[in-house]
Amino acid sequence: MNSREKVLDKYSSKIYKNRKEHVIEIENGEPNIIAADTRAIPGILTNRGCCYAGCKGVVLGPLKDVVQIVHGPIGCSYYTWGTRRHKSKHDETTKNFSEYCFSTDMQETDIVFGGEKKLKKAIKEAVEIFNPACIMIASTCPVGLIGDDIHAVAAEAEELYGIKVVAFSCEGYKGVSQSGGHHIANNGLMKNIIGTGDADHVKYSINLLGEYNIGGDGWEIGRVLKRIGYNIVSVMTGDGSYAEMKNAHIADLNLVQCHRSINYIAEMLKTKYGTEWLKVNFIGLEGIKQSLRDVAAFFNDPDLTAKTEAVIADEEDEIKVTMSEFKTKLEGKTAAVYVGGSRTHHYINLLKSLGVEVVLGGYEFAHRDDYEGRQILPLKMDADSKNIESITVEKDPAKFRTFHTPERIQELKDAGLPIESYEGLWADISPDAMITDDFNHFETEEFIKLLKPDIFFSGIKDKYVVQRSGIPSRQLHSYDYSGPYAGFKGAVNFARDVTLAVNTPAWELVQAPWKTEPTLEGSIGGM
Ligand code: CFM
Ligand code: HCA
Repeated sequence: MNSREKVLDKYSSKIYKNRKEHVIEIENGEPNIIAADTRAIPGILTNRGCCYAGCKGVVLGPLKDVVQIVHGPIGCSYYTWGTRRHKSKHDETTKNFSEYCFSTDMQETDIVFGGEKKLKKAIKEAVEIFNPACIMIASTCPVGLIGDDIHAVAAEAEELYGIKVVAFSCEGYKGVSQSGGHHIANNGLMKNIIGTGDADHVKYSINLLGEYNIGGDGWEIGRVLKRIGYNIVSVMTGDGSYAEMKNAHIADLNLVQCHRSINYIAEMLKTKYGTEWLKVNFIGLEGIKQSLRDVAAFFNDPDLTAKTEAVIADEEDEIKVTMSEFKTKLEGKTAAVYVGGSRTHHYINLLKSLGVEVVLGGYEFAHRDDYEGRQILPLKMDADSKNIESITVEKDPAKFRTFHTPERIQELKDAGLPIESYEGLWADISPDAMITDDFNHFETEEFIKLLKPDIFFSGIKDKYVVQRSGIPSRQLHSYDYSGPYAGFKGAVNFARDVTLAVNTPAWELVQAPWKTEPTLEGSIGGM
């Protein structure tokens, strides 16, 4: 029995039937089919979050000059305010409300008699105290169940106070994970905010999409892009603002870091304004260098290309020795990487460059294209290769897994392959890694026992379970209060943190107290 069968074998036949589609062992170079973005099994300890977390917590949350009122109970409000590590700073012109948690704090009486009045009062209070240019309202589960019309309240407030007020019906139960919430947030931002500004076009202008400034990542990426000479119009949404996002439509190019959470805006900007988008990865040296070169190739300006190469050489030079020192301490180690919908893929090249192999991994809520990649491929070409008709492969399941050889891809690129192509996890994962989609605690613990990775990258929900089993853990959602991990300098921070974790055997030496003595005090009645 291989390790996949050993773990799945413990399930009842019904659960086995479901999970066997989500757990796959990569087999030498073969493109793999995986079931993804489907409903989690009720009762299973899935690591997923909800629609509201994806909308309010992830995409809207970092917009610093927006008063974001959560219409719902205080627990949901607090969760999306205090847990994610998107950093932000105020400046002379932009207000920053990130330190405040705005909530209608719904109670039983609001559920029975309706919460609209309370929401109107909250908006009034926010306007009087903070005088924001924009308010966003996000609803949690009970709001959808009782039918409060948050969109009508938003429209009325917009009229009354003369400011932008946008409502998001992102009740937690909608869809199967955070992913549905990303989509709702993307639609709302595109419909109501992007394109409403009147700034003038500037040369070499870009938007950075799907970069949320976790641990300061966006600041480090911005530093390098500005050094080369790009003008960043807006960042969606790390340290982002309503003020900047209004003008996102004037940028020449959109760079997409997290494809999962924001591909919808990239595609809508392409449809509405014709702005091209490019998938980038600013995590790991290979990723950064390739991304910077791709952006330079898009602008096709000899000065910019030369500056790009000069900045790459300089930044790389600065970190080369330190990186190779860390590599000597990490070479040959194995890792498990489980994150939400895109980071698992983003970190592979960085880990590889440090000699660490990913043997186990997966996502909470990724879609099939995050695993398998997506290419907009020319269907047919004229004899002179100029006139290309293209299709989105994702929309044609029969052709979805048509992968081309690197030579063929180069040929297509040379012939003007449309820019939107996206490589998924399969492009870089080790040939015999174990991958689980919508990972749960039972399987994760079982695979850890079987595959014994040297380090485990995931989030807070499983960090301590893993450490108790003797394996060091680093959080890839929050960086455990460290960071940035993106960019050249971020790679050094990551290498340092991983080296310290892997080479500190503390977790193997600690004996959990309940292994040697009972933790319950007292006695159970009658015994
Ligand atoms: Fe994109 Fe993200 Fe991720 Fe994501 Fe997230 Fe996050 Fe993540 Mo946590 S937007 S999909 S919904 S890269 S919050 S910054 S770390 S699960 S892998
Ligand atoms: C979310 C946010 C989260 C949670 C992280 C974790 C984040 O999904 O609601 O489980 O450690 O990055 O903050 O993904």
